[in-house]
Amino acid sequence: MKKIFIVVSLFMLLRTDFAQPYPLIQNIQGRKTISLNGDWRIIIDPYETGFVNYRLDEDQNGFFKNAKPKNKSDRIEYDFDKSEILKVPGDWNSQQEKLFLYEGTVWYKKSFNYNKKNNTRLYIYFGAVNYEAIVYINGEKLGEHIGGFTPFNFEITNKVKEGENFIIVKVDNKRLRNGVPTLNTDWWNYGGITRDVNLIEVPQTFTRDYFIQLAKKSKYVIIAWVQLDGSNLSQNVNIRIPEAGIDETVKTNDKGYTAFKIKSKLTLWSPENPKLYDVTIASSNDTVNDKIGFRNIETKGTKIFLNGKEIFLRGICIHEEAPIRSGRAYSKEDAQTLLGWAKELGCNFVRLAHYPHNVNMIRQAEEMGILVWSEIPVYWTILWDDEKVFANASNQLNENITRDKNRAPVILWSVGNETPRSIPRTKFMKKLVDQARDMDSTRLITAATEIHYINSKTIMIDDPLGKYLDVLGCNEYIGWYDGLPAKADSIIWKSDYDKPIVFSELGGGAKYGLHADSLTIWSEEFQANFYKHQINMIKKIAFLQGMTPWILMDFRSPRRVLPGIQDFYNRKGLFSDKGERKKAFYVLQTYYNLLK
Ligand code: GCB
Repeated sequence: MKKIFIVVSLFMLLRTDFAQPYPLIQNIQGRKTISLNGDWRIIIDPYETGFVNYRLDEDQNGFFKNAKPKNKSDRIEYDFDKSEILKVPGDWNSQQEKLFLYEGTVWYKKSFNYNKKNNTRLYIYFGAVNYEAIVYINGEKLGEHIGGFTPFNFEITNKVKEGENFIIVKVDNKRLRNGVPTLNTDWWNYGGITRDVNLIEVPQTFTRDYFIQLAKKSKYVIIAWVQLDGSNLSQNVNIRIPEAGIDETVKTNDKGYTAFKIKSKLTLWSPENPKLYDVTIASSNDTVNDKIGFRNIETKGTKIFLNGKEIFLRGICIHEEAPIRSGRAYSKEDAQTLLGWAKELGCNFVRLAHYPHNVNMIRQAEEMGILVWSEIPVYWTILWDDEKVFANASNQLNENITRDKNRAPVILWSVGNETPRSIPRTKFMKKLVDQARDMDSTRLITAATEIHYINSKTIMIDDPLGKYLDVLGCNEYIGWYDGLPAKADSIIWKSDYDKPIVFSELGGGAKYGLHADSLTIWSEEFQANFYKHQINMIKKIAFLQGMTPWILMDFRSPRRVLPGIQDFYNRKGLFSDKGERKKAFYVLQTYYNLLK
């Protein structure tokens, strides 16, 4: 734990100009919340007129003041109440044609009524805002958050007024060279308040965070800690899991923290039986309810074991792209559709690429029994030598693990994708690996690495980062970016590591409905043939412990401009963006059914 605090405080030191979001509240699904979803007024502000004056100094009377003319001569050059409306949650790109390619600032405003209550603290919690959010309440700045895919919250107990209040958020999705991700990605830079916004009511002293998981190699020892927040920090906390006969009372120290172990006989969570237990964490005035699944995951040599049983990960990669309607996915229904398709394909595993997905995806995977690879957007060519960039990546990892550390399906924390080999890159990523291990001793750590030929037919897995990982992800495009599909038949795979390898990507593009012979690129037949050759090769690789081909569904990408074929879509999906199955879907499905 100690090291985590060092990382977080380093992050705070590097950015002292704004109030930081308050430490994250765990499991908001198990709390008393008031939704601020729905219609928000917006002002599109490409020149940031509402933020800086004509000398580029921050304007103390920016749009966040929500000013109104005081008399008929008063000049106020904006008006939220007459402005357009966007839905929250939701990206702006898919809601308004003029915002389709927009990258810049949009101001969001929401009014709400609140009746103040005694002994109650109030927080505002954002599921995610892409990419930078500056949050104001009643004209006063609350703070800032950077990173488009993780939650953050601010306490507003002393800022909220009786009756009407207004929240204004300056959302900026400009891509930055020193951002995480950086300028170049292969996905759409959807801007906006893309996930739920909630007010959370908690008592004066409450259970802010907790960790309740099965110890790494055990089937019956639960390791746990609880962190209270408030003025009455040292008190009894009761943990109940009635179905497992657990009823434990522990005492927190003067910092509100306690760590403990519980022994019990449990039915373990698995894809075949995604068993969840009702868990209650009660301190004197606060009760949080959760549903937790218990399972363990470990490696021995090149094998992966779930609950002590060897498992091959039959997976698929998924972007957080909405099925059928397009845009960012956010809802339970989106998650049910995407994960339902993965199940039909025969998957027991998904790689949620390339950033933390919304909580509905994780909760649905938990209920449906689908294992999850969870990733942060340390993607391609991050600035490895910049301390602020590291602090940003580290904070995103911190928020991701904090949110999902009690979720059974998550078995792998990935610290990045296809990062080019170099000493500074390996140093940067090793620090992330260490951080993930410090925060969570129960899961495996991975990253998607690139392949490397040692002669024309032999690929050697020897990325130096592999030394620090438990499982090596490996992205390979033999037969797509690298020769024709039949090339895969003669490739020999070698690994320097006695560790499990997962093919974290392999894939080729096809436009749904385009039929031709198997050597005609973009045809469904080409893609199906690509998968046949990949499967031939995969069957021969003894150390391969899983695969997540690229990708479940076609997704929007500004890099993909070929007219009539791509039209701003990466076409490597087994489903089209409208949910139509391509031929390759059935090729992979047949293989996965054989492996079951
Ligand atoms: C990759 C990347 C992924 C791309 C994919 C592609 O290696 O990790 O983000 O979308 O290739 O389609 O080229």
